[in-house]
Amino acid sequence: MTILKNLTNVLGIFLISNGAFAGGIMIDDAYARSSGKMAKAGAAFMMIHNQTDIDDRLISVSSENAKIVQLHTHLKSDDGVMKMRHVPDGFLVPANGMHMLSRGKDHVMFMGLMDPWKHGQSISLTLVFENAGEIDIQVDIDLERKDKAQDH
Ligand SMILES: [Cu+2]
Repeated sequence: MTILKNLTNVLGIFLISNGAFAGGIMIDDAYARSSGKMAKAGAAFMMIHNQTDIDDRLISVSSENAKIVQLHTHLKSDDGVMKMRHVPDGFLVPANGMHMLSRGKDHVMFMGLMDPWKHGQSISLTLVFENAGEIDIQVDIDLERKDKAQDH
């Protein structure tokens, strides 16, 4: 068990099919979308699994695909309108639990896209966790995916 754990540490980040795994954090079903061919902003969504016994937290994100990349959520403002807001503290990923980034809720926000996003391409994204550290993932751009939640 100890040997296996050490080996995992040495290997660091490795990819399992569509997911990425590091430091007990597993990223699953990640996709990104913008709202049109000329869109200057986009967002990424995914499931974040914490397979450790300690709470972790996604504290920041970075990418070369946009001028500004932030953790965002949607909150209802005083006039009852849903608005996006930067979340500087990031998102808790509970021990042996998961946190979902989804449309109309918590998401990774890209503002000032370097190039318009095209369906079928992918973007690189670095997720920074309090405990697990940095995890680099490739996120497929999916402009056709439907979601029940309100569009971004
Ligand atoms: Cu946003």
